[in-house]
Amino acid sequence: MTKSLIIGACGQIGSELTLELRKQRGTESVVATDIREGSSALMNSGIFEILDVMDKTAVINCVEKHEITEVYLMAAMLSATAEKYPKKAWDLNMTSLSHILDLAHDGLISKIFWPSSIAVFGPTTPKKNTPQVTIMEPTSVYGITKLAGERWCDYYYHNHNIDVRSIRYPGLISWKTDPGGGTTDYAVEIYHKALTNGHYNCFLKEDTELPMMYMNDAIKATIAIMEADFSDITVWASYNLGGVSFNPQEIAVTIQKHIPGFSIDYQPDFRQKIADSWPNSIDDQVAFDDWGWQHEFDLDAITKDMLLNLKIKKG
Ligand code: AKB
Repeated sequence: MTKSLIIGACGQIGSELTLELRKQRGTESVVATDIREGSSALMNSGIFEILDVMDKTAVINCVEKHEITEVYLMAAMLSATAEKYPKKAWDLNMTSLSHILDLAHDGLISKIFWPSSIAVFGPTTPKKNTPQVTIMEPTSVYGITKLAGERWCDYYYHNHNIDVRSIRYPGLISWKTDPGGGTTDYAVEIYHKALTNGHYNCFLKEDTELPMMYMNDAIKATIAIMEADFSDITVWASYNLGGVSFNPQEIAVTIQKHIPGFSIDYQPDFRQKIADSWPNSIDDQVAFDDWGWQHEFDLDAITKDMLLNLKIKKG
């Protein structure tokens, strides 16, 4: 039986992934862990343990105690925070991956999911429809950790036959759990502020186009790649994943269809430089060819669903 360990289960992706895997595979088959407690919905939905991924012995003990067969390593420091704490970001993002790859190498687990990001690309990468294989010269600390991580995943597959699967997530939009410390977080904050203040001060310029994805699609992709036949996987670094591409002005226009008085100002800060180094859109044909990936939510559908659910959540 597959028994999954989610590390970073209280984060933006981890929380929804935990709940969806429990729904699909049964509560007992998913052990949720994080360095801190999360929402009551998550904590009450099955086994939850406090676990620091930097403590390798604790991770091994947890894996052995629960007879874990696969690990989803969702703990990471994102782009904006990583620029403030470069050494810490390198340490957390690389050491955590190294611990989990070692577990597989030592035969304790048989499969790993590790998230990469569009941050692996840089200013010299083609910006439009960025191909799967292209120039990768990231200039953000976070991007450097993700590119190094991809090379480690590829290395462990080719040299030790480790089944480690990965996706380059675009910016993720969700209403259940807030993101934290990312450059694409504006695309979540804007919905909250639209509902509470009718106004948003955006930290990116109006025409900053970035690849984005609704969380429903991101969770679907994560489960799909992990369930794909081993023989269908041809990329052992990380798969490009496209979603929708838009800029802050375009998202504001879709919000105004639902909240006509909504207004937006632009006050770019240090995150603008990070965003400017990333692609505008992503070519994910290889993920489609290998494991049938296709996104569902476009910008209008995202805005409708976000506003509806946030309204209910905020009461
Ligand atoms: C971030 O903005 O840092 C993340 C990402 C694109 O990986 N959302």
